[in-house]
Amino acid sequence: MGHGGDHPPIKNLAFPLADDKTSVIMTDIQALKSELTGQIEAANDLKALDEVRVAALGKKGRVTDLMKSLGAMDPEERKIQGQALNVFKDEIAEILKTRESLLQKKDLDSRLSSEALDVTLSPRPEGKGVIHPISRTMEELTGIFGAMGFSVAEGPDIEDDWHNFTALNFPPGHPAREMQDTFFLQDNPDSQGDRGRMLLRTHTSSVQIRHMETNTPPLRIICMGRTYRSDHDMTHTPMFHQIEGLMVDKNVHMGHLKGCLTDFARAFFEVDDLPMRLRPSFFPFVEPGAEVDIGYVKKGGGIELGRAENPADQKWMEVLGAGMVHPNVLKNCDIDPDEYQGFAFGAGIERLTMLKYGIPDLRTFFESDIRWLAHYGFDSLERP
Ligand code: FA5
Repeated sequence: MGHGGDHPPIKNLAFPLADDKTSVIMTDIQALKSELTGQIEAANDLKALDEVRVAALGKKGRVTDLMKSLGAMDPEERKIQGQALNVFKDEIAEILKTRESLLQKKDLDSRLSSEALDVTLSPRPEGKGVIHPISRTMEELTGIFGAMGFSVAEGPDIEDDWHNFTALNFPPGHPAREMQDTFFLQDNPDSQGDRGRMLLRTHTSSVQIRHMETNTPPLRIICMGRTYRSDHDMTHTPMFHQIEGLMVDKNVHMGHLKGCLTDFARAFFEVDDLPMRLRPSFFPFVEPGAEVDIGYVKKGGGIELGRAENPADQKWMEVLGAGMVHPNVLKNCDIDPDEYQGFAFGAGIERLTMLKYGIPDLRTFFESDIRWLAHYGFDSLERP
């Protein structure tokens, strides 16, 4: 028994004192109580309070020490002292608990005031995000073609040769494959021939095939997404985005194709009388095939989309590739070309976006320059 051994016995105790030894313990209790109470009151946070608790009630704590001293007493004395010590121990535990809940409340109050969040404040303009022009164009394309009854289909970026080329009437070794400089990947050992030759899709036309393989006409879809070619210069990037359109039904012809694309271009570029022309061109998966141009005029050092007052001033720029789906492509997807016809079209989404919003350089789309995005981006709450 180490503490306060020579204190004089104290008076007014709530329990009887049996002899001198008893009074020594009682003295210890009183002294210890005021000491511990002082320490508990002085503990200003939960960590400090826990240290006081361990020093008092822990395995080697001072109250525990006093309890251990009971073992050396005779039974009569132990009974009285044990009772007194238990009362004391409970008292200390109670004082600790009261202090603990006070400190917990203090802790919570200070966190509530320091971490306060005013949910009624309006958003701060400097931290506001914007919609990337490519995303914005895709939303617009979905809206325009959605209104014409087209739904959105998807396909994988990692494609096989069959869907990207062969089924689209680019036979193996055909020179038309050279038109699209391709990133090849490792072959897939689980598939044979061109179905196991893996690549990054060079165009979204592969999704036409996937859709026709798994659906039966009538079909009306668009597909948008990333496409990849081993190209890199002023007007070509290795990754870019395309939109593809496909309609398959009975009695579909070039007139439907031109009408659909004219309506699209007028809605997208917001020019009511925008002229359009189709020029013959070659894509293996369409017959006949066409490059699609829209009209513009030169104005004040720049250009303006629209019809020229004088036909001699009419200029043209290419925006799309299109045509009637080649019978071989329909056959490759188990669709009878004598019963069904279709048209298809495809365009670069960056190119459409640059034209609509006057963005001069393709490469800036992918530079992740926050100033560029702040300038060309769109408010996330504004509807296309
Ligand atoms: C095709 O990819 C055809 N699949 C389009 C098509 C679909 C024709 C359906 C007929 C029927 P082309 O290779 O021309 O066509 O590419 C279409 C557009 O993608 C181009 O006009 C251009 O805007 C864009 N493009 C092509 N390569 C790049 C590139 N490296 N970087 C940015 N845009 C590109």
